This record gives sequence, C-alpha cells and structure tokens, in this order.
Amino acid sequence: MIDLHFWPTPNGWKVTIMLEECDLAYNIIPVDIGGGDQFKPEFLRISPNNRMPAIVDHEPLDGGEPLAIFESGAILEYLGDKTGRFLPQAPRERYRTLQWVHWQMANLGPMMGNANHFKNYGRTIADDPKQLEYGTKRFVGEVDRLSGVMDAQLSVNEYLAGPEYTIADMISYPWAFLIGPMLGEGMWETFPNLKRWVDQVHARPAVERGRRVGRDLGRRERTEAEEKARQELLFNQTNDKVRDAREAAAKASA
Ligand SMILES: N[C@@H](CCC(=O)N[C@@H](CS)C(=O)NCC(=O)O)C(=O)O
Repeated sequence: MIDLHFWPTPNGWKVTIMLEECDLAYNIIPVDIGGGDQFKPEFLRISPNNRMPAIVDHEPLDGGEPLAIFESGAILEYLGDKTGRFLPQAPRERYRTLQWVHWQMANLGPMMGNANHFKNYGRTIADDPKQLEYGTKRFVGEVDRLSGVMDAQLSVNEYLAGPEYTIADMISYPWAFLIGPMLGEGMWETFPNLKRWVDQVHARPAVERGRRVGRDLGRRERTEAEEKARQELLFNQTNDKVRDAREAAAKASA
C-alpha cells in the first residue's frame, strides 16, 4: 500500500493521476496546507521542504523498509520504475521523457505558480497594486512563452515526449489545463496543438478519477480571519518558519 500525503492542487493531482493510471492501491493522508499541516514534525520527516505531495511506499521497489519520497517529479519517476509503465526503460526514450519531466518541474510549475500569485493572490496582500505590475508581467509572460514551447512540441508529436503517453504528460497536464483561465480562454486559438493535447489527456478516465480525488477537502468556506491566516502561512515563509518547525520537531522527539 502507498500512503499519499496530499491536498487537491495541481501538484497533488500529478500523483493521483499516475496512481489511477497504474491502478495502484493508495491511501490518502490529507495535508491541509492552509492550516499548517506541512509544518508538522511527522510530515517534515517525510517531506523536509514543507510541500506536498509526498508518498510512503510500504512495499517498495527494492523490497526493503518503507520508502518516503517528496517532489512530484521524483515520485512519478519512482512509480514509473516500480510499475514499468509510462516511463520507458530504453535509455534514449527514458531521457526523452525525463527531460520533459524536469522541464515541467523547473519551468511550467514554478512560473504558473508565481503568475497565479501575482495575478490573483498578490492583490489581497500588496499595499500598493503597482508592486504587482512587474511580477505579473514577468511570470504571465513566461507562461505565454512556455505555452508556445509546448505547442511547438505538440505540433510534431502526439504527446510531450513523443508518440506515447508518459509521465511527462501526467506531470504537465494539471498545470496546462489552467493556462486558459490564466491567459484568457481566447488564447487556445494561438496554441491549437496544446489545446488538442489538453483535451486528449483530459478525456482519459484515469485522469478524470485522479482529479476527483479529495475534491471536498479544499472546498470548505473560510472565514475572513481563516483566509488571512492561510495567506500569512503560505505567502510569508522565511527561514523563521523552518527554524520554528525544526525546534518544534526537536521538542516533540525529546
Ligand atoms: N516542486 C514541488 C512543488 C510542491 C508544492 O509547491 N506544493 C504546494 C501545494 S501545490 C505546497 O505544498 N505548499 C505548501 C506551502 O507552501 O507551505 C513538487 O512538484 O512536488
């Protein structure tokens, strides 16, 4: 059995989609990132960067002790190796896939996260809306550029890494389908190959199931005070928070 430490966000859905595609048994352990679960000592032992998703595989690939993994790219690569599915083993095809996995982790995910922050959340935090202008321009511009990169790749390949559906598609899709709301739905005309691929991945039953996991977890209405506390927790993280968490963990294990 695999424990999945999860909250319903694009990074979380990458893993539920892969688990559903591979028909693996898993157990959801909610990590309420707005309520601070990511700083709990027991979670930090699994995921020291205080981010979900993370997994603990109780029947790991090497047959040894339970294995904990954080970072969605590493988790999908591990599950690909464990099942022999969606990550080719032949070196040429494997690296053709992994380069797009790393591309997503270093580009599409962080740029979309920052674009969303400046465009949507920043407004409620910044004292002066002018503070948001440069960040919005920079990150929304990057999302536009990255959409073009995907569109070009998908104009000559059915899927991101070539002719086959792989973990590169599963890791990119949960962010890519949000490009419409971010850049404006009209932009699909500029990126028709990207739109064709988004629709194709979207139509897979396992993708639909993966996106439904934990849907109710994030749906609870928050009071104004709860929303303020959530933003303070998520958008104001410095080493102070990491140090506090480390001290709490040391106390808990003393
Ligand atoms: N590169 C990481 C990113 C994970 C990530 O940013 N997770 C967010 C939710 S989408 C999180 O756990 N945030 C908690 C926090 O900011 O404290 C991955 O792909 O696993």
